[in-house]
Amino acid sequence: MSKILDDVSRTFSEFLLIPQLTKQEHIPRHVSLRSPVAKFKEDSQPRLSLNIPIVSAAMQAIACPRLAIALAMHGGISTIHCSQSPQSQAEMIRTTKKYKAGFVKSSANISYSGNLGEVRRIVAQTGRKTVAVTADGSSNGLLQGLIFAGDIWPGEPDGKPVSELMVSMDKIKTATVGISLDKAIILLRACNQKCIPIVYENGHLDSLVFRRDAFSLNEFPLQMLDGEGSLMVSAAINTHDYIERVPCLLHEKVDFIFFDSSDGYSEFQKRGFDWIRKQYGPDIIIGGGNVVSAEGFNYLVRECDADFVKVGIGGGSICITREQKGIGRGQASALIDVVNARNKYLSETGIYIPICSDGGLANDTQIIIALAMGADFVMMGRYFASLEESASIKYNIRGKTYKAYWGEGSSRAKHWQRYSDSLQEKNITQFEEGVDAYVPYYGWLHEVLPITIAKLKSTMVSCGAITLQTFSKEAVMTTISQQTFIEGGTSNVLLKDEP
Ligand code: MZP
Repeated sequence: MSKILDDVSRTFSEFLLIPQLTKQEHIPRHVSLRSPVAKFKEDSQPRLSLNIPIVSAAMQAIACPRLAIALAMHGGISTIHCSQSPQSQAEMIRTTKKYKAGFVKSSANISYSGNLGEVRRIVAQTGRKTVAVTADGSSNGLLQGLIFAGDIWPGEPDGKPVSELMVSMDKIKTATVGISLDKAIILLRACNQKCIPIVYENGHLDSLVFRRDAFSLNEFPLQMLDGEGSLMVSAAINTHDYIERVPCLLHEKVDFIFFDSSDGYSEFQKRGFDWIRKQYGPDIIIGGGNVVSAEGFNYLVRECDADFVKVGIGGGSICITREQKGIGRGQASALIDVVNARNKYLSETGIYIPICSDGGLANDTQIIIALAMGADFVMMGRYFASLEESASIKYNIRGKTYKAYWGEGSSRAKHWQRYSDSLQEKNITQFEEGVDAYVPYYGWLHEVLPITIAKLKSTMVSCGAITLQTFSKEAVMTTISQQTFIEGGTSNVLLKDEP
């Protein structure tokens, strides 16, 4: 006879946190949101920690270097989807890593043989006020001088040659490629130039560091930087082509990888783990998932050697897996079961396995509840799909702005490998597990994410915690009745504006 679990499948909206004593030192300014990504021994430091416990989902509608850069600058990490060739996924990693905050590729360039008329046209087209003069007019050509548009007198004739307009190299201090941003800024201050060109040994231009960017760096104290000062980024892999894909990703120095599967409690995943560990050893950070039970967790950790485990089946905003296949579990129940298994494993072995709660977070409150329940970080799709930086395009529908958002199991996503394990076929499934949809447009990441973070910190303070570890350890929660849920919103008032 089949086994029926005693508990009901619960979701995050069924829980509330009970405030605990807030001490004087518990203020949002003191809150640290650092959270581990890879397993570590209890008495040592995690190999990799996020500065905020948030990662974006590995989905075609979301993942792109623009979002990866924005999120890493704010302390999280983006994951790049594997519903594309290993080469184009690697290219996205490369573009993200190549971006160095403060090091700007010159987009306004002219050759030494040009004239003022051309300079004026370039300035008008690019909006840049600094034009690099290079031997061939390219952004990486041999640097011969700089033209500052603000220094050109009105009324100068268009035919005036570049050679008479530019500040030549003997009057410009440069720095060599490889210099850290801190050092470049010190140099910039010392020589009091508007910008400092970063050049290769052979004099070719790499990038420019501007004064204004030096100031804006203070805005991103939580940036996720690797050992070489590049932004961090992660990548999804699947159980079909890891032999070809993983080397491409590691070549670009991806910071961690994970199996992206709707159901990760499988021998396909174990085969993948075994191969990667055999080829690359224990240092590569590999996540496994998705699972929704203690058994799934134990399999991925004890049999497969996963560094972290992703939890969630069927809860995603675009997901119809539960409806189509009858598998899944309420996200809160799944997380509680897996967190208990993680804590048991910790007490047996002294090894802490981070847990990622993936999908189904409908609002900021649910992110907070997931972290209070013991998730170390959350993965979100819909949240990021609504932002300017996500990969999909904007639509105007009846006067309101939306962005396209579709599931990786929808026909629009072409049924890539995430959903084909059970059929053991590549790229072919016979039914959809996701829908093609729109989400309201919410603006830029830097406008939206700080509000989420502010709410999280405020709740932690109310619960007497200034680290995520104490937050989840000390959290006291209650399940709520339908009536309490209704009362959670406004009651008996006529709202002036829509919230
Ligand atoms: P959400 O944040 O939009 O609610 O959920 C995002 C998560 O849903 C992804 O990280 C992934 O685990 C899952 N997902 C992606 N595509 C589908 C689908 O087509 C899906 N069913 O469930």
